[in-house]
Amino acid sequence: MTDVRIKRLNAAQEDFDQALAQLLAWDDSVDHQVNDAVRQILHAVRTRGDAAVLELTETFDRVTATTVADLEMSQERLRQALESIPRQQREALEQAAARIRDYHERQRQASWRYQDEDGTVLGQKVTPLDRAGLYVPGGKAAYPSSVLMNAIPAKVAGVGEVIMVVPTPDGLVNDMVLAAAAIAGVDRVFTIGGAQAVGALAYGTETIPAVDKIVGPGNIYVATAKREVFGTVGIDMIAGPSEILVICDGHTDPDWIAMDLFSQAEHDEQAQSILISPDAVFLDAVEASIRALLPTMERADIIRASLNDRAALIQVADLKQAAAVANRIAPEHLELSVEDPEALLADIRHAGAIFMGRYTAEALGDYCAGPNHVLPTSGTARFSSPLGVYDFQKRSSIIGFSADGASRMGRVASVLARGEGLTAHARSAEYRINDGSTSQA
Ligand code: HSO
Ligand code: ZN
Repeated sequence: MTDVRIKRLNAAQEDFDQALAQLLAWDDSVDHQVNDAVRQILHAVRTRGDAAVLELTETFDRVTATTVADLEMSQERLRQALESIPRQQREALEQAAARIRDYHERQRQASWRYQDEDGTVLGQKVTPLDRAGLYVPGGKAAYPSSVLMNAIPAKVAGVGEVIMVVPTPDGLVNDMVLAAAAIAGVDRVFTIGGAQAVGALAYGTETIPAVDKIVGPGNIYVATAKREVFGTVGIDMIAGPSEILVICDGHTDPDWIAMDLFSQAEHDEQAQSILISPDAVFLDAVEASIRALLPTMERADIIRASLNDRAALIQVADLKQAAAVANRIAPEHLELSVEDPEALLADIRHAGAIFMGRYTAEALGDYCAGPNHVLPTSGTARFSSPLGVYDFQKRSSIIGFSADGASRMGRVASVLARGEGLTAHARSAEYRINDGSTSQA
């Protein structure tokens, strides 16, 4: 068992920019072998439907079934799962779901329209997707909280049908995952996984209906399959490993900060935990806490690997500089563990979710605060947002000209169309110009 050794950086050091870039460097190069395997699987599902799904499920999950219908879990089975889990777990799931629903209801976008003086109506009509597919990983990476975080926004958006897929390797079913599906109101559940499940959702099979968008996390095969079917269906995002960045003024209990860093490090060896503080003595104290607490952790090996490989303690001159560094990192999760988080928030521009003040542990956001825990990773918070109701809604433009409006704008369209050499466009607009005559080409 090797010891934990965390990188130290100082924003004052000459090569800080380089050191930071190196810390954040993330290899997301495509693996051609995985790519080829996924393409083959997708092709099989696309061309042979249910038969391919059955074969691949037998090969990868060692689950044998005669028909894909046998791999569907009934609503009755979901209710049974809900009844079977400990009451405490059920209540926690229900409380979390209620808060997630409440938060997401505020995200629902409404249609809108306005009228020009000449009576022309313009607007935007918002429509939920007909069908969404939700991928849930199997085995140890199966998170019931992620079922709630993905399915509830879809239901709040008004998606017609939410179809969940979850592999059950060796037939192992996770009742808490099924219970979460029951609470979230998932419409149908198929116990299939991997690239074959993504293919089934994207193309549809005899038994599994094709969806319009696929969301949810998965391993490299699932991520590659999602990339591959994008265009046929929508996808949410390709999430990288979890990240946490804590900015601390040096006055929070170092044990709290150490545990917050662990909370993301325990997700996987490639997770990234970073602490920024203007107080060098505090960085030492947190490092001491890390050493003391690590041996007490169930997932110590994963945490140690993650910290050794990707963590850093960064010293800065002041909180202003801390915010500047945070903006360059654009982390998935940002804790502002400081006396006046509101003042610091003003300087924050890029982060998936921002946790305000010493009491706001990121873990609360992962489960039950209300906002979504599906967040942009690997610096993509520069241009993208948490998963939300808006990801399950789409917009159509509404255009309705009055006779006067058509006449007025017909002249503008005509000039532009003739400029582009598109005579049919021009004449189509000109027919509607109200000058008492029919226009000529
Ligand atoms: N922190 C993870 C979500 C999660 N944590 C699920 C616990 N369970 C990604 O943001
Ligand atoms: Zn987490």
